[in-house]
Amino acid sequence: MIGIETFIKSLEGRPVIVLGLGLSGLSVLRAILRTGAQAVAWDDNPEKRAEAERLGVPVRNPALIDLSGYGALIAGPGIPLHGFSAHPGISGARRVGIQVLGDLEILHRTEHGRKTIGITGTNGKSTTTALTGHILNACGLRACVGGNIGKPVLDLTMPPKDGIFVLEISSFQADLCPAFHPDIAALLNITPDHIDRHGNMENYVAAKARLFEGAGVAVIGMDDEFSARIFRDVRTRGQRRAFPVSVREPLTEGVYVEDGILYDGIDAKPHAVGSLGVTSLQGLHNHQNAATAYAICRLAGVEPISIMEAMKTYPGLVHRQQIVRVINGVPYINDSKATNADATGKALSCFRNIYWIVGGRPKEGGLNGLESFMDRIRHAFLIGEAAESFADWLDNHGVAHNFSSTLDRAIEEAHQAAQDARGQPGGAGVVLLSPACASYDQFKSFEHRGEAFITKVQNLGMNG
Ligand code: UMA
Repeated sequence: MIGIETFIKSLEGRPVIVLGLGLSGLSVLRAILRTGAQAVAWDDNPEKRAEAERLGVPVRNPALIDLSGYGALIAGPGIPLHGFSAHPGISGARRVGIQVLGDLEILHRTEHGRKTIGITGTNGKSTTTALTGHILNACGLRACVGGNIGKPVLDLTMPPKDGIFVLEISSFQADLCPAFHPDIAALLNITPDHIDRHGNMENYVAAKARLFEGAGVAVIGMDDEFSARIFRDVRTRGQRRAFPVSVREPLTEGVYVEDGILYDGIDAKPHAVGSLGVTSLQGLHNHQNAATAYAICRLAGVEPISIMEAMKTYPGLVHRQQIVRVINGVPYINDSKATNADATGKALSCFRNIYWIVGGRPKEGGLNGLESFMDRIRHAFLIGEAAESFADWLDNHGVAHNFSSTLDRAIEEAHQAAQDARGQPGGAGVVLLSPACASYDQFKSFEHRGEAFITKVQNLGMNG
């Protein structure tokens, strides 16, 4: 747990109001209570307000009270901040000029003195954050991993004095950090996302760019125009220690990947340091994650050879192209986190001869965008509400399919088909759950769907 006495002291006795009592807001509330300071709390959901009351915290609606005596409003990252959709509590705080902050900013204001690494981007943040933490810990640097990856920063254990915070930072969190700048800030990529929240693409890019304005060292992906522009801006401002990363083209500096080989040009002419043929880091998107993590760890002082060795033992994240089991040479892969076609495309690009379990509650656009991967599919097994519309789409693209309806049945059918086909030209296939859909029609969450896949696959017989 992080002690936040320094932050509380800076408020000179004024109370704090916490808005949004999800993972982040509740962890802020608990941290405040540990100091003995006063807080009030609000959530638009009455069940969440009841949780605050159970902690002994008074509930007040920030839109209906005079906020002028408060020291700060701490908002959960999901609270709308911008334009007409700004939460009325946020508008109220701004009217009286009290600061609106997030938990990352509080961590910064505790003056903890540890090095911080902040990783952002539209896609790949969690993998890069987890991978960076894995490498640093494997190399003895005592890293503590949290943030958007699912662990609120104030719930982390304070690393030792020479330890490092490795933080996944979303654009929502970046918006709530006026003074926090990581010692090493990394940007993977930017593609349109969360536009509803930020109002427009410019605001979204600006939220990401802000982290780099005062960062000690910057690592920035060059493979999309938005990120490349941030790199040029950082360089123009005279921040010399900015390093580019690419998986699309060779660079004269920084880090790049070509044909699966990683090249290091951090402090010398680029030279090959090793292959990224690591099972849990397949696909171009993972090469971008690995190259970024490599650059970060180099800048944190780790030797190239140690980084490459540590990457080989990275286990991957659950529900993201997670190899659950291999039966008679056929891998069974859980990619339940792929809730849209774009994410599923990343998994399909990594495998061939795929027995593909797909479906759930469809997203707009359905399977559009996956056309070029269809020659990799041996058979599709359709589940959930999307089955009818996906069947039409697959018919149009010449892919054979079953209406399996439930995940359990789809696994049984895919297992049977994959095991029966062993020894066919093209080698053993893979059974892949990559649904390209939300899970809510049959499951509570993508995690719940992934757990169901894991349990069923673990109980399959060995003989097909
Ligand atoms: N709420 C209101 N009024 C509103 C909106 C929300 O009262 O207008 C309340 C809800 O009723 C709910 C609470 O706010 O009780 C939810 O808080 P939150 O949305 O700030 O989310 P947390 O549970 O605190 O989780 C947050 C991050 N969520 C978001 O950014 C939306 C988590 O990232 C993060 O793991 C967690 O803090 C710990 O740091 C999740 C996420 O989806 C994984 N992130 C987005 C992404 O990755 O794309 C940005």
